[in-house]
Amino acid sequence: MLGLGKMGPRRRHGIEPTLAGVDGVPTPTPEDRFTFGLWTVGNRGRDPFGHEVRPPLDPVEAVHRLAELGAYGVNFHDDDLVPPGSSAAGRASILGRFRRALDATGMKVPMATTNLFSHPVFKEGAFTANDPAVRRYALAKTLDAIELGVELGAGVYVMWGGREGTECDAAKDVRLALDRYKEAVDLCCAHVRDRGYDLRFALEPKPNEPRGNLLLPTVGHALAFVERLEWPEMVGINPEFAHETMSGLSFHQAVAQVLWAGKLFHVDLNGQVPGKFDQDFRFASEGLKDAFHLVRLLEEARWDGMRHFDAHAYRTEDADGVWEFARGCMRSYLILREKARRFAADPEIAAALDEAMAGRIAEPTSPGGHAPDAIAAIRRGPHDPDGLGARGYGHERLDQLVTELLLGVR
Ligand SMILES: [Mn+2]
Repeated sequence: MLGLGKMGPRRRHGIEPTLAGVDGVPTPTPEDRFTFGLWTVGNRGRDPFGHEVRPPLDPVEAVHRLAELGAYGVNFHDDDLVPPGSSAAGRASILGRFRRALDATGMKVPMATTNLFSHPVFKEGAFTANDPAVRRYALAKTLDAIELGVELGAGVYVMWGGREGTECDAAKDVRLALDRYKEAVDLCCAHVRDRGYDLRFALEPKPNEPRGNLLLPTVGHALAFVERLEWPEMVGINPEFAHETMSGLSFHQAVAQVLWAGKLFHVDLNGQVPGKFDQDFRFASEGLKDAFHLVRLLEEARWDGMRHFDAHAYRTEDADGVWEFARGCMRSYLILREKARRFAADPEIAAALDEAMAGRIAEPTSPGGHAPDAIAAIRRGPHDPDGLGARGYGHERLDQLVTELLLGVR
């Protein structure tokens, strides 16, 4: 397996070594901050062409099984935990049982969210529905879910606008829809400020599915949207591997820009092939190299947020397959984290990085800053475009070294 004993003490990027389990792969622990949605391990395998293939999973069992596997916590949509239409007494009883499971296992609820997509009321949109009555219901449901999340200790509230979009473009004025989207997020922020809750919001972009076209389709759209909000400091992004990959974009590059903007409030990890429907596969089962660079990025940045898996088991699986799926998500992350540590410690990779001048991107283009003299000096040169253009960067060798690291021969 990983043969971690051979690792030297060198830690160029400060990724801490982890104790290996019996097969050489570290065993997940709560310190790794792995979380799962109740809807992920509880996914029953329904798809647009077929019915459920697995029985319902009791949220209490999900908490216990995930705790045994080494997870830090669970997240949920309001309806995942308290079925719609529950009485006040029913709600209290469900919450009591769920809290006892959390207390017994030490599992946390770091994130909460609302289902604004399943009920027919949301078929034309939720926060951006044309009908103000639908929008007011969506907001009320969200504020209730915020209360529930805060009650269970959540510090992040994810907003995925699954029905905020169009098939019939004639029916929606997108500029006004964005006004309403902003209004809804501002109202949620205003409520949280009024109550004094320690809660931040994370917008989750997605290009399409279930709507033909969704609003805030990519990380870039969402980052730009946040800057137009009333309290932009309260709102960040929850990028998802599958969603950016559906658009053919690089996920680790998207996450890097979100980190650069100081807006990585949450992250959704899974596996996805570009150009296909939203697959939500086990983390790193597809897009392995992008997954590696993502893990390297998160670890080198020492990002302290939750490594949340928003994915589900293949439809072929029974209950045992669900727990294999959950275990596999965490194992792949930990294996890639060890690979990232090896990447940083490997002398041949270090030499290839020097050849690629990878470290020199940290040098300012204008050492003299914005001063007119400094700009004039850059204009004067001397410049040697032909000489510079003749240089090779050694990317073939560097990328092959990464490939061989991932294939397990380094
Ligand atoms: Mn997601």
